[in-house]
Amino acid sequence: MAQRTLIIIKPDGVQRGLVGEILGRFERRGLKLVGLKLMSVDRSLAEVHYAVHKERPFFADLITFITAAPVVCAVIEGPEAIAVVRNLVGATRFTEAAPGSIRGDFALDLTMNLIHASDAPETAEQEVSLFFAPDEIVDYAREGDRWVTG
Ligand code: 3AN
Repeated sequence: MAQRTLIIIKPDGVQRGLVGEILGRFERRGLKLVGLKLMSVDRSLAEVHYAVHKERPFFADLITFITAAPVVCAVIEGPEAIAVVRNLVGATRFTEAAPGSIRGDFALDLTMNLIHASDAPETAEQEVSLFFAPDEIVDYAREGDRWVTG
């Protein structure tokens, strides 16, 4: 089933010059970018995005980190895109992130773990609409996709 999911390349990914590397992995897998932007996340947006962690001891650090420097947000589309993207991202803890995953190849910290990716259909829908206006998402076909997804 075709799905859309949100990814955020966090400030560490942008500062380390890993935007192309990370987006390239999604493209090479065959996934399609349907929304893309560089932006700053302000405190109120960060607090809504991380509301689920509000009571956790690391909440303040999370907000400070995500608002510290620009991020790159993308809406990614493809078959089972939510699970496929989560697998490409790797486990939250860098000690558990498999080699070959984004975190397994580049991350050595729990807060600075390079990328956020939606974890379920409900959160994906919420997060896409939190970061992208409807007219910032572009519906288009790619000629090569019939050789990837049939
Ligand atoms: P993921 O980013 O893999 O979906 P979440 O949603 O559980 O992980 O957590 C969001 C972010 O909060 C993580 N990417 C990480 O930066 C931070 N985080 C999660 N658990 C902890 C923790 N125990 N201590 C510090 N930071 C944490």
